[in-house]
Amino acid sequence: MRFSKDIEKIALKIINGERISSDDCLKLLEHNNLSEMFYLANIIREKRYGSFTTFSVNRHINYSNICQNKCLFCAFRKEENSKEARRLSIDSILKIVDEIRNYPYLEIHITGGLDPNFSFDDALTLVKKIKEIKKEAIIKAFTMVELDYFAKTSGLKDVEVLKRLKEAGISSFPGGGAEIFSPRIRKKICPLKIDGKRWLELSKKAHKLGIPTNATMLYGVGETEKEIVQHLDKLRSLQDETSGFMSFIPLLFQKENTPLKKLREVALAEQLKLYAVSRIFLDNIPHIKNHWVMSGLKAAEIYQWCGVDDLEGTVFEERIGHEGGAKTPIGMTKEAIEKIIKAANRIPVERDGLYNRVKKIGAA
Ligand code: V47
Repeated sequence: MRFSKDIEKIALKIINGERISSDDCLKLLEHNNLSEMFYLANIIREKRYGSFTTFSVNRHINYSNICQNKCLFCAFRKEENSKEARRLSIDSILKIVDEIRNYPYLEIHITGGLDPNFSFDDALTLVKKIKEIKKEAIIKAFTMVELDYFAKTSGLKDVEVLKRLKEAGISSFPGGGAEIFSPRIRKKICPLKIDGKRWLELSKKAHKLGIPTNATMLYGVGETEKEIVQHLDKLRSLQDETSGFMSFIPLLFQKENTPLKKLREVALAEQLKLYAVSRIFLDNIPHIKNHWVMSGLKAAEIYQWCGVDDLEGTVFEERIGHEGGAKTPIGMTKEAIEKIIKAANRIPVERDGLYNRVKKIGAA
């Protein structure tokens, strides 16, 4: 393939397996020839995973939508005294887990708001009791934002919070709450939330204790391309130190029912480019995951040719994106996810919550 003059050198680096710089990354984000970008991202994707796209059977559970962080992008959060405030009791969460206990490789994804009536002890009890119901369930629970809140409200040191959750049975931490690290944007969209530095600090502490995590980036919230590169660069630098991130998940902002409704739509072409460039730049993060809830099901097909090797799982039931107006289903069957993967001429492979393939099917 002949590349445009302005990215020729960068393309050569990528083809030769060399790392690209932040400046290169910015150039790619500013470059308009999508087919070149997809081609380059796909080389990396196929070198690692061939034609396989993984997914997990998972269940998202939001224990509470009551949150003290009044993030402007979040349509999910409610005030304690609102009619729509919803805090699940530990027993009702256990009932949900009990209903799905027979599924063999199950990932349970638990997050909630910063709810003063959900304590760190509640979190530990919940995790322990889920493990009593289903010992082999992989529990991915509590974002860095919730972990910070647990540390503050319990008075325990970060490491103690992380260790206790690990002992209780947590396998990993989800990637939410990172938003976009840019202080300029955070000031506008989530002024009360922990800053990017703290999010990274807690991720690092989790990794050092051997707990893998994911990383997200919320986009479509007024960020510049430079701010995207800065976000990716911070993730890549931490990953160089710890190797603790399993996947990177871009999250397209769903703006309904939020005061940020007037922000411009992100064109599909820009979304696809972002995934491709993330795959290229984040050479040390194994997986690029598409959260189909936010991006849409049709786009989920194309992403698999723009660097994505992993689709978010069956999810049922999703609430965060849907409160923001997402038009996708609130959950999908395993067969429906496999259909999306096959529609893209990729091969579906079920994985567990730690990226182990459920059936051995030979090397990718
Ligand atoms: O933390 C909130 C973001 C996150 C909106 O780790 C929004 O495997 C878009 O982190 N529009 C929750 N995004 C989702 C998340 C996630 C999803 C799937 C898999 C994993 C994983 C993590 O969604 C929140 C916040 O960053 N968010 N509101 C919105 N209106």
